[in-house]
Amino acid sequence: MKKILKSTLAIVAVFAAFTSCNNSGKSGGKSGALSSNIAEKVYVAPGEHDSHYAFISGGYSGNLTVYGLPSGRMFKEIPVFSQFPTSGYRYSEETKPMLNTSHGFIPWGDSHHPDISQTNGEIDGRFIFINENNTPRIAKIDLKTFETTEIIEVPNSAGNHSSSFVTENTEYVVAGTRFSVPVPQRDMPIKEYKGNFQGALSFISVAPETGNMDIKFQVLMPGFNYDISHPGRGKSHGWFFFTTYNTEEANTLLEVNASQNDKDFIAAINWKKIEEYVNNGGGKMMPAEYAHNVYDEHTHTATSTMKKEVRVINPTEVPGAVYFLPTPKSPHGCDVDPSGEYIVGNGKLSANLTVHSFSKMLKAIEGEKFAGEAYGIPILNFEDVLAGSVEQPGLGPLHTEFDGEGNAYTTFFISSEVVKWKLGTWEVIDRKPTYYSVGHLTIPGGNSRKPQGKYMFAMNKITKDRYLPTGPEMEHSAQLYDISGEKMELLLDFPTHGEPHYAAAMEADLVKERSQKIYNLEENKHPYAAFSDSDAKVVRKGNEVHIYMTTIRSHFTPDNIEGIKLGDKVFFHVTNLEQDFDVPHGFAVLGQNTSELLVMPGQTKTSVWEPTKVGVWPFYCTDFCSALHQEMQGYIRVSPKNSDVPLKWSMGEDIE
Ligand code: K7E
Ligand code: CUA
Repeated sequence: MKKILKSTLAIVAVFAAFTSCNNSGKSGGKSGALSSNIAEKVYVAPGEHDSHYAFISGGYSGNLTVYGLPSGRMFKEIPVFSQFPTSGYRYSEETKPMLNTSHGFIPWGDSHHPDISQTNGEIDGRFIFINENNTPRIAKIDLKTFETTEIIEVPNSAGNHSSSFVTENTEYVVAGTRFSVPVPQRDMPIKEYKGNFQGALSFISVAPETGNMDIKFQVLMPGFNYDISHPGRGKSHGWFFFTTYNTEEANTLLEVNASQNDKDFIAAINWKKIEEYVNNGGGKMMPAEYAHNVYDEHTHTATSTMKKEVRVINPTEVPGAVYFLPTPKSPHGCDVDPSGEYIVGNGKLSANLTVHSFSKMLKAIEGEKFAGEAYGIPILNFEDVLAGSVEQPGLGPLHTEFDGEGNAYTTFFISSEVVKWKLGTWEVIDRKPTYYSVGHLTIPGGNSRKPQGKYMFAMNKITKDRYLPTGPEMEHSAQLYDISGEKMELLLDFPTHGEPHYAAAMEADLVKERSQKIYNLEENKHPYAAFSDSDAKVVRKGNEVHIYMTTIRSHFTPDNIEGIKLGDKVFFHVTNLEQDFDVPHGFAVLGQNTSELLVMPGQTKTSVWEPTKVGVWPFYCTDFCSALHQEMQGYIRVSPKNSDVPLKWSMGEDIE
């Protein structure tokens, strides 16, 4: 309580400093974000580029947003798990299969933890992965095109939260269940949870060349909640660590019932050992149903395949592969330092921050010194694996990142601050308030062997008075700090979109160099593509009408179409013939019950329209593409069902 008071006072004090400086117009000296040399640190002159990309999860928006650092400017929202009318994502026929699941078409998701692919423990900027909690899925975004190109559903999982973190060479992207459930799902009494429900930890392999994902195996763990995970690296490469809570296995009023045990666990999984077991035919195939959706860059079309089985492993089958490390009080974050030696368990209800030692863990395993077991999984002694603890650093620790200089930075939700401390000595070096109630924080390259220092940003849950009010709902706020010195320095507030949980960030160069500018028209393999105005045509197949349409500044071909009848299903297959960077064309027709399309240069996209009324209906380009954008329009005539108006189309002439 005292602590809360103290930090509240600190916040008030800082506030007072801000306001007084603001009011007097004097340079207050140490007045943080208001002094001009700090403004220079985040200023990116018009036309110049930011030095870092930040990919910030959209939480309940289901998407991923792209920001520049240090400016805090948002560049793009990449649709991942949610339909997105701004680009026609999951409204166009080609992209609909991406949101297919074993539960049918799902238009929304809750995305938390983006993580960038790695090679040799360093960020390589090829792909970014992100999890969907609600209907468990993992998505892959290609950082060449900034498009979601693959989504795999995760069976036997629920509240897919300890996901989607990658191993040192992107061998696996890992997805862990938050909620334990009956495996396989079945009709059973909820109160029989304990001892019957299970938690699946999934290891999804990523093919080195193509990046194709496949579930290699699932480890079926006891019915705890698996909260966050991180890969081992360097010396601990080959292991994966998961925090757990609710080791009480309560199924009701968890805020009380899941806070009983003095210690929960960090589960340490030797995935190399299990991989070897699986490669030798270990584990068993179990019936399951899960969708695997893949977007093809050449046909510009996604396909969805329903998979029928998954390989599952019981941890007791592979002795020496799974251990529990006792960790105080419902740990949330599970963070591994760049050397791979320290594993930080952020106990939400614990006064101290617990750090485990990987080498001590190995030694304890070797000595076979166990405190007991849970469901056949050995529990190590807390004292045997403890590297040290940071004494009373703050209240409500959630997540930790590292700067690669031997320092760690932990967020504290309740005391609303970021605390910098030293690995090895466990002493607190600095603390800075956040505005307000911080969740995750990110250092570029933070989840790798080589963090890229300089900046850290905190993502806050509560915004309140930081910006002009926008009604009861305020966008969440992020805060950027300079961490190049001994003390952290607050540089900037910037609004984020949805609810950011984690973010992945990196130096801009790798991604920037590889970013694609157009789709090559010659490589377009879409079955309904038209490669020039003379390819444009309209084909009737029963009551389906396929319009092969082209766009180029500033007309559609065809732009006059007749002979459509009520009851027809009209497919506008729009090919954008442009081969210039950043010249999309849009398409929309009156009365359409789907979104517009936004078609990139060289791409073909399809919009479906089932007219419900007789008349002559206009269509137009929705993206301001040239001085004559407003002229980029056309008409389509819809006649009664039994009419004999012949099918005709044209451009630049009157329809005869
Ligand atoms: Cu702490 Cu979902 Cu990573 Cu939110 S989670 S903060
Ligand atoms: Cu094409 Cu506007």
